[in-house]
Order: sequence, then structure tokens, then C-alpha cells
Amino acid sequence: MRGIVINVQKGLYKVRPVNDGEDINCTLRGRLFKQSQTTKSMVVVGDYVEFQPVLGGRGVITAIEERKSKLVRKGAGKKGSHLEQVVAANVDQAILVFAVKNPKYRKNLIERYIVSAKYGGIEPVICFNKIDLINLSEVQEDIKECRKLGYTVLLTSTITGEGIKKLKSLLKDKISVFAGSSGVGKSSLVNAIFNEKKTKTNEVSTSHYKGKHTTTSSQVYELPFGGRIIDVPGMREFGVIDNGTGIRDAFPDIIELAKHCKFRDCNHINEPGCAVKEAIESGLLEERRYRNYLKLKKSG
Ligand SMILES: Nc1nc2c(ncn2[C@@H]2O[C@H](COP(=O)(O)OP(=O)(O)O)[C@@H](O)[C@H]2O)c(=O)[nH]1
Ligand SMILES: [Mg+2]
Ligand SMILES: [Zn+2]
Repeated sequence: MRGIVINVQKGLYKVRPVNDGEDINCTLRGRLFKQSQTTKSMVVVGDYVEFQPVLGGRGVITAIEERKSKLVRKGAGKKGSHLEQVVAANVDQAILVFAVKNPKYRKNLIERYIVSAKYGGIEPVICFNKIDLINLSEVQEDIKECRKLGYTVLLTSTITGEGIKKLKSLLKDKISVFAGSSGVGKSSLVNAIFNEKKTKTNEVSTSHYKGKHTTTSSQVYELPFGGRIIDVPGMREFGVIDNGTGIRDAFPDIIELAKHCKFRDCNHINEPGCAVKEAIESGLLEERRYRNYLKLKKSG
């Protein structure tokens, strides 16, 4: 039988059969279990698996399907090194939530989140929330830029209800995650979708929020109109992990410009005939975006 892992807890995998039926708690079959002892993130929420029911109402997972996409975060490795930690698999899209105000709107963060989503093979949807707090003209340019890069942009307010219908239609029949800094309104949006309280909302704290280390695992919510939301606790920020593919996909404009530099190994700093620098000077490329690109490239 085929199912999707909807919860992981201490070696127990809750699997929901794809063709109806009760959820079933599974363990891993011998060979897979052995592998899981040394392989990080071998089975995560969202993974499609083959399983067989066994006595006692349990099941065993006999195979894990290849992932179409993955949501990753930086896990701490030995001696402060960072390891890729997969927190969810087979996610179709990431609803990247940004508040246009309170907490402070940061454009660099949008690009940062896009890199992570792209790296994992997840389609980003840019959601500008709390639009009741500002005049739309303040973010009009940024919205245009996002659309020009091909992203779906949503304008929402959980206070006025604007954009919620469109958000629902985007979520329908897809597997989605919500990502964004603390206080931007992720839980409020999820509540608005369900028209009820599913998760707790928090007041925006004025002090800098240092995320506590949480061990709770990801949770899957079925949408009443079709589709699923994966709630990833502790996912306040994506720690950028990238092997270059995320950056490449998130900055197609810069990659394209760089092809026209005089020197193939141009660093775009002060080389002659640098197309990137020229684009910045002529106003074609925002200098802030270019600087953020360099920063993300370094941290990836
Ligand atoms: N003005 C306004 N406030 C909002 C909106 N959405 C959420 N909030 C408020 O922002 C705060 C943080 O929301 P929450 O959903 O807990 O954010 P989360 O940390 O991203 O899950 C709460 O006080 C919400 O009431 C919105 O669209 N407009
Ligand atoms: Mg929340
Ligand atoms: Zn150059």
C-alpha cells in the first residue's frame, strides 16, 4: 500500500493511505531502520512510502519514494558546521509571508527565502500580509519586481479578509508550507483559511525573538477544499543552505547579465566591461539586490 507520512515521532511514522483508510503507525523495515540510524532526515513528513499492515494495528514501511522537492533548514552539525536538515518532503509550494509593516519590512529577506525555496525545488509564492497597515503604493514597486521575476504575488490582510479567497484557490489540491519570520501573520492566515482557530497566534514581541529550540515535529493539515498544509514548527527563518542552484534560480537577472561581462571570471567589482556594474549604473539593476546576491552567495 502507498501512503504519505504525516507525522514523525521517535522512530514512529504515522502514514495516511493515499486511497482512503485509517492512518497507521509504522516502523521501518530492518534494512531501512539500520540505514535510518546513520542517515539524517531519511523519512520525513511528506514522504511517500510503501507500507504493509502488520499485527497489532501497526505497519512497516518497506520503501521510500524519491522526493520531488524538499524543505530544508540548517541543522547544527559537529563543531558549528551546518548540515542540511530536511523538514518536509514533496512540498509543491512555499507561501513566503512578509508583513509590509510590523515587524519591519525587509526586502533582503524575500530574496533569501526565495533562494531556499528554489534550492529545495519548491515554488515560491510571495505573500505581502498586513496590507491594511499601509498605503499599497508603498510596496507597488516591489510587487511589480516579484511579478516580473515570474512569482505569484498575493496581497493579504487577515483583518479585512482581502486576498484570503485568492490564497485558498492557490492552496487547493497542493501541498504547501507557510514560511516567514515570527509575527508576520502565518498563524493568522492559516486560521483565516480554516475560518477557525487551528493554531495559536502571538502578539508581535518588541524585543528580538530568539527562537527556542523546539523538538516538535512537522504536522500535516488537510484542507477542507482539497490540498494540505504542512506546519513546520520552529521554521521562523530559512537558514540558507545552497549548492548554488538556489541562487542561480533566484537571481536569473544577474546570472544573465554576467554572461555579458568582458571577462568570464568577472567578479563584478571594478573590472572593465562589467555588464553587472553597468546595469547598476544605468538603473537597470538595483544595487541593494546585487549586494544581497553577493551576501547570499557567500553564506550558501
Ligand atoms: N494589522 C494586521 N495584523 C495582523 C494581520 N495578520 C496578523 N496580524 C497580527 O500580527 C500578530 C502576529 O500574528 P501571527 O499570526 O501570530 O504571526 P506568526 O508568528 O507569523 O504566526 C498578531 O497580533 C496578529 O493579530 C494583518 O493582516 N493585519
Ligand atoms: Mg505562528
Ligand atoms: Zn561583471
